[in-house]
Amino acid sequence: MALVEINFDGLVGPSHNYAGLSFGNLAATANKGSTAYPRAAALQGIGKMRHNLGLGLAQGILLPHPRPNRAWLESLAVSPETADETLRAAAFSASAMWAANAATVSPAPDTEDGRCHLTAANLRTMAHRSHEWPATLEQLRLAFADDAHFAVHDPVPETFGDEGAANHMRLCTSHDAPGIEVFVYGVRGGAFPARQHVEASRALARLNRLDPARTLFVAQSEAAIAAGAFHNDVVAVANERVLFAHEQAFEDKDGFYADLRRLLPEVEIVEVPAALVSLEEAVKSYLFNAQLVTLPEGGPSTSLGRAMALVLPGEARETLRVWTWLETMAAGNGPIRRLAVVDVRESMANGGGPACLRLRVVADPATVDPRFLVDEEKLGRIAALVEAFWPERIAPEDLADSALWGRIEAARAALLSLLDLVELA
Ligand code: SUG
Repeated sequence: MALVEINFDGLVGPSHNYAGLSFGNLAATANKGSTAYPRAAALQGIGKMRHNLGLGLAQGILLPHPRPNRAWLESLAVSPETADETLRAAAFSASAMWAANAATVSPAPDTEDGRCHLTAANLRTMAHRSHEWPATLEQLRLAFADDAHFAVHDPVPETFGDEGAANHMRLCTSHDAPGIEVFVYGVRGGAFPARQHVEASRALARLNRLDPARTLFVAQSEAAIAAGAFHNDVVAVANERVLFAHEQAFEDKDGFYADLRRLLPEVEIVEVPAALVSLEEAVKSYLFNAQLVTLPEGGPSTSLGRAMALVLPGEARETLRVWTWLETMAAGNGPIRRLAVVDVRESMANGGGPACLRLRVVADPATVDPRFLVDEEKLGRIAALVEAFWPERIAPEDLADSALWGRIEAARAALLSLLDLVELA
């Protein structure tokens, strides 16, 4: 069985808009009230998936959720017609696009029963995200229905906040080898909400049946959360033996690095010094919210193995000090040798970079429901459907227009039918 890393990208939904719903997420707050371009946003996301395919990587897709979420509004005894502006905006949110928050994934080599475990995230800290999990779970249960290879769990109870893989890193010598799983949590009480609670992280490690001796719980630094790193993946990313992180990402970085070196002597830590790139510049440019990927066989290599690429948002190239640092790093002897830039500007304006848009699952693609896997040809068909059905633009006040609701619902229905996934209707 060939275990590979598959990136499941959340397709940007037809209701994509800027409602400023995420306190502590500086981009989302700053762009509140702007006009959004759902069609362009979805095409940018598809462009990123195509880019991944071009690098020789396996690619999957997760679908937009039903919006407006009428069932959720009903549970609050309102409807799209009677909801106030805030509830209505929450019911229309396209935030399921950020698939890194869908679940925490522990691949088969790490788990006690040798299956890949996925626990859906409750996302309870933000109202507009708290109602995502039922539709996420429904998709995960379909995509990973093969229970000889996968176990899909309900979220941890909402007593404790869990934001999924955005606060989880896995380090290993290669994707198919046993890994060290790192859960990064926030300490509550700062100016912005700490969205990942340690109690949830510990429960995830138990649910996903990890070996406690190979599992680490690490506090995110207060400074990082205060600077707008509402998820760890805004200041750190890991892939195989490499950890790429900002110097101020973790509260006790020395303790964390020492544990990591003890558990995985091959680890390579690429740290960006605060003196060269401040936390503010990191949050603005999202250089850590890159997809750090291993280039396929036959590509460049280093003394320790195959070289890696960073798939970065355009904003990283536009931030001079960040780009200078990255170019110097890629020209050196480290493991990261290639910089690739993708345009995900519409998602970025809501605080979601290339890494937010994908959920990584290490698995044999043959064990995944093929309706959730994509190739060039299928992406071409999805792009044509987006062109035909996704609204060109949405301003926040448009959410009150019932004609728009109908368009959004029709767009998703057309997608489900294209992908033969009408059971998700
Ligand atoms: O949860 N933005 C998302 C961005 C999530 C990014 N994901 C990762 N870092 N993995 C959030 O804050 C903005 C929605 C709005 O304001 O309309 C939003 O939900």
